[in-house]
Amino acid sequence: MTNYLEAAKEAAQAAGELLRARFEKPLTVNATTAHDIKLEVDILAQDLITKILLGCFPEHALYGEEGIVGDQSSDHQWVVDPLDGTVNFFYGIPHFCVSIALRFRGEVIVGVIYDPIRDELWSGEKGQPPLLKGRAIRVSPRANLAEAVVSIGLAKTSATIDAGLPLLEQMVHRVRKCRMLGSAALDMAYVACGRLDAYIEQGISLWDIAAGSLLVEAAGGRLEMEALTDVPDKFRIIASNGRLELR
Ligand code: LIP
Repeated sequence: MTNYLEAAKEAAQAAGELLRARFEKPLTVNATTAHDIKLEVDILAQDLITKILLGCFPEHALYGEEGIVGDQSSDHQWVVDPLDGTVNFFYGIPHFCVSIALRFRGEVIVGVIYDPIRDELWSGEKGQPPLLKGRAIRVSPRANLAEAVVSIGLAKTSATIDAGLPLLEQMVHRVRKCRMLGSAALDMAYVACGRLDAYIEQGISLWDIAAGSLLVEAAGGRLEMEALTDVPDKFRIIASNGRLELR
């Protein structure tokens, strides 16, 4: 295990503890939109992660939902979502996580996702089997779409909702169940360990999906990810067990 993975796990668990301590407590709301909420605790968690990671690797850069630190053209770039599932967190829904990835020259080489409520840590490193609580994981073997459970996200704007609804409408008739769980990173972690058979979303950010992208592929799954042309730094993603015909 490299120091990178060790540092990512330490940072994810420290931020997870901070979130757990503030869950279901009074929160400072920094901003709201029709389909999103920005909390002060997101910033506190990212500051803690930044202190730990850049404390270990001062020459690295960090690209996070709550801001960027350092030279983003550096070979090593941490991609961080300090609280994925912010709206769930605000409403007291215990389904959220910390997501941390390390990119080396643009390629994800380390991924960690931590759910502090269930105390579940997913970890992966390029070329190594991905782990959940230290045990190897694999995607589900399900190949029949009619038996699949698929999570679909509609992101945060009317445009992404309008873009995603037709997919939801057709998919809900083709699969056993569709779910909308509110955390892209946990959706990808669930695909990587076979709890979900696929996750689909349009208009998602790199920090929501970077760590999960390594976990899903290392667990034998398939990733279809493309940058949106009309919105900068946003992606369309299909993460699946690699056996389902989703198109
Ligand atoms: C959330 C994603 C989720 C998406 C939400 C939001 P956040 O991230 O995890 O998949 O549907 O709109 O983007 O804002 O909680 O980090």
